[in-house]
Amino acid sequence: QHVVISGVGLWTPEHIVTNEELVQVLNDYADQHNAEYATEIDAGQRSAVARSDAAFIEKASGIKQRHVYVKDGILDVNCMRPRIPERADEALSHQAEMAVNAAQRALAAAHKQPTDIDAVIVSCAYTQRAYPAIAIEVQQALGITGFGFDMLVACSAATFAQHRAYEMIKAGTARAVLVINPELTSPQVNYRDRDSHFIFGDVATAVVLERADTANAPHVYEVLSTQAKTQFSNTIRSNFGYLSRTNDADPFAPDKLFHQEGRTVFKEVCPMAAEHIAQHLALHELNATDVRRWWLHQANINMNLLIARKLLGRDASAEEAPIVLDRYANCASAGSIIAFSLHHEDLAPGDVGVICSFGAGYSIGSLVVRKVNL
Ligand code: CO8
Repeated sequence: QHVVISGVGLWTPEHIVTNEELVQVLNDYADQHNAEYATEIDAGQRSAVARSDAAFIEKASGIKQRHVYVKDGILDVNCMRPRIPERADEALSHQAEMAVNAAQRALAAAHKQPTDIDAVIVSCAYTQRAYPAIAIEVQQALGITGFGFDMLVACSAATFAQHRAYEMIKAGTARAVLVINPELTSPQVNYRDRDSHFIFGDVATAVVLERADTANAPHVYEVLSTQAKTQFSNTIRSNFGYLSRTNDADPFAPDKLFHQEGRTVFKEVCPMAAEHIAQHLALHELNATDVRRWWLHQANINMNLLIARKLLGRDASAEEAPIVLDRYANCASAGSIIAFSLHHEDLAPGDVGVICSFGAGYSIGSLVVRKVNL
């Protein structure tokens, strides 16, 4: 049974935060903090808060702005986090709403009805609660029978969930699977830390995977195979979790938010990702030069340039390896799917592409796909 990706959906939150806006609030905070604690800072008893710089951010990362689900609060120096109100249990939850928005677009692109779908996987870097699963809430909101579950694999949540969908369809467990990535990252960003305050954005993506013989959409990609690799690393970490309450942990403490050793991540992940992709392509007797499009994880433009250079022996053009970071920033696992969503329709039947995520865990997940001639 051949398995295809037959539709992709992208939901972009309307609010935009520019680098300049983020730098302004961080610098206001730094000035305020450093003036208040000047004596202690001068005595070496406390560290000064470092100021940020918009030109550094764009050069170091390729990011110019990010979309956020809620902008209110982020740019308030007395808050510096999105103010996201609690909703009643009866109301659609925030992440389910994001997921439904992307899912509806993916279903329309795949020319599918909710009744055609047998399983829903919601997979992302964080879910807003442990249970009931966001996927089951989405399933109900869309009127899908069958089953749903949530998965967390940080940056590789989207690709790893697509892998599970591929296997379920191969095994006959489901005819078609909706894989959704409601990446609500902004609540976990430390907007007071210049090393990481600029990195993330919010978005939701979704794809429909189904049996090749039921696909009837205009842009269909056969999944030739999937490959995954994980290797434990503490260089990208968040310690916030349900145990935080049991040890009275401060939810504002830097280690309870996203933090990383960006330089080390860069150095360790780039070679791993390039090697992984080369090995995956070799399973199909393909070379990097046979690949028409690279839909790579979007964490840092320099990372993607380096990985493409390692694979191709030259720079990849923007057409070969599209970058969406400038507009979206790092949207955790959704990055490669945003790139796929915005840059897949122009491929010709027979063209080969690679979807690949890499990041926290470490985790790497890839799919080699080929456009189908329907
Ligand atoms: N403004 C001014 N200066 C700065 C700033 C700033 N904003 N930030 C850092 N600097 C300074 C540093 O302090 C340093 O100064 P010094 O030399 O005096 O120590 C200098 O600039 C250089 O800093 P770096 O070496 O850190 O700069 P880099 O060129 O390495 O760029 C990056 C930093 C952009 C973070 C880069 O290292 C990077 O992108 N690395 C890869 C990171 C990566 O891929 N991470 C994976 C992210 S995880 C993920 O994708 C999903 C996780 C789950 C989701 C979480 C949601 C919240």
